[in-house]
Amino acid sequence: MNTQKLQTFETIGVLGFGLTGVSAARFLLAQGLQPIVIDTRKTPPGAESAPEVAEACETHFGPLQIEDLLQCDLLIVSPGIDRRDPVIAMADDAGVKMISDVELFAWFANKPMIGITGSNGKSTVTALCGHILKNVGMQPLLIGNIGMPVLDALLADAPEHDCYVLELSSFQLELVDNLVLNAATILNISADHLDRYDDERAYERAKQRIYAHAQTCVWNRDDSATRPITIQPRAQHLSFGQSDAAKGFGLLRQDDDFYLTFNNKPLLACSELPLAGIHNWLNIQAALALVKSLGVDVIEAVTALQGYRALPHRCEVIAEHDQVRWIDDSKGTNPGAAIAAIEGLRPATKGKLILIMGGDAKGADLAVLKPVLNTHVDVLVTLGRDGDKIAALKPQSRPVQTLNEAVAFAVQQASAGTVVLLSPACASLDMFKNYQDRGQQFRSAVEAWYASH
Ligand code: UMA
Ligand code: ADP
Repeated sequence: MNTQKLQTFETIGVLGFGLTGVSAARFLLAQGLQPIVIDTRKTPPGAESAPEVAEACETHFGPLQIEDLLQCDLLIVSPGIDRRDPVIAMADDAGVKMISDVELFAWFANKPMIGITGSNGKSTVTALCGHILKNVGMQPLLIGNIGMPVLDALLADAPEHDCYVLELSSFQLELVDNLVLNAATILNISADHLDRYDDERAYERAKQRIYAHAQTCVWNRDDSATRPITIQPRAQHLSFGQSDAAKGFGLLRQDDDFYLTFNNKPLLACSELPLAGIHNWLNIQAALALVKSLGVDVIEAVTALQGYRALPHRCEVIAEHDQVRWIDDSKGTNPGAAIAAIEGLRPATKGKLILIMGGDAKGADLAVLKPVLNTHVDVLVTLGRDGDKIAALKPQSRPVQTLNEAVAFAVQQASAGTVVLLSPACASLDMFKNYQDRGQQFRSAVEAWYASH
């Protein structure tokens, strides 16, 4: 499938003009097609970052008009757009075909590829796969939700890349039908993005689409929702999990030491792995399983893990003063992520665990946090739009207005051995530009406090 398939459509629209929309419009222009570009914002990001693309297309910016959508027989829908919007739903009912940029990519891409989805750990596993593949001499390109829109990979015309590692969000997968992956994984499923889905089942169904044409399905034995529901008859299965297993990746616990295992055979002590925490050891297992599908030997892959460093804002140690460690987990943007970070860090924390949490909960059920807040966390500081709801889950929590205030309060409470963790369980957009900005502001607040005291 390729250009010919595209040419069966008379008028192609690009809905959304952010990173995805710009790359889709650019890709279509490169195919000699002239898309209509539509965005609900008066001045979408692409109008400023790619004015030459906007100029080459017919553009409609501002509140959606049904006539604009109905002009198109194919719409490339950006992931940030909620298709339940009544105007978009009307166009859908009228038969306008809607696909994501990942589906369009699938029509053209012809290199081996692996795909990664899940509620948490996607970027970590994507980066781990990239690191292993590079260290064994391959030239992977990391694309998708991790940052580079998938169609940019085709435009980059980079023959040196011999495979793709795709991080895929549920929004991208919703509109994918023909993505053929050498291996695919759903790492885990916990409540997230419930502002975009009618219920958790709809979110899970979107994620399950990753397995549709996968040659190897890599799933998590500890999370039944990750198990493939419908797969290719000839697809292989490979699982990972916290237990040691006769078939697949696992963990073996001997006294206080954990070992990574494959088919019941110990591979390495987890203390020698480049990432801490059980959740990260599962991420490593998933990465080993995925690269195996590209022909990388398990032992070679384990060796190739060496030198991997945690991505910024994922349980990243940002400062240590007076035996107090400050950890930035700003990317913990849903309850499942924050719970994994707290449970992962508690065993190695000798003093108090002080937690800073809050932001925009995106409709998540915050009550799931209650047990871990009351068993593992000594001091809870909350902020942001849903901060008060979180504060209500634990007696004597401290609501604050700013990160500076949170840091000052945490310092007062801290003593030798304390860990102060920012793991918000919420999106950042109510107070910050994005999660990176939130993490950077946290680091600045910590540095500023110690510089002035
Ligand atoms: N928007 C409008 N009107 C429009 C179109 C978009 O208001 O007409 C808003 C959306 O509601 C959203 C924002 O603009 O708040 C961005 O949406 P977009 O679809 O234009 O996003 P892109 O810039 O194309 O970036 C997207 C992914 N963003 C989202 O899915 C929201 C990026 O993932 C991804 O890196 C990029 O494509 C390249 O593939 C970011 C993300 O936050 C990191 N992803 C979510 C997550 O990880 O939880 C899913
Ligand atoms: P994603 O790309 O899916 O958002 P990241 O790799 O960026 O995932 O990690 C985001 C956060 O999710 C981390 O900061 C950590 O708190 C949590 N996390 C990472 N891996 C896992 C996992 N396997 N299970 C649960 N939570 C995890």
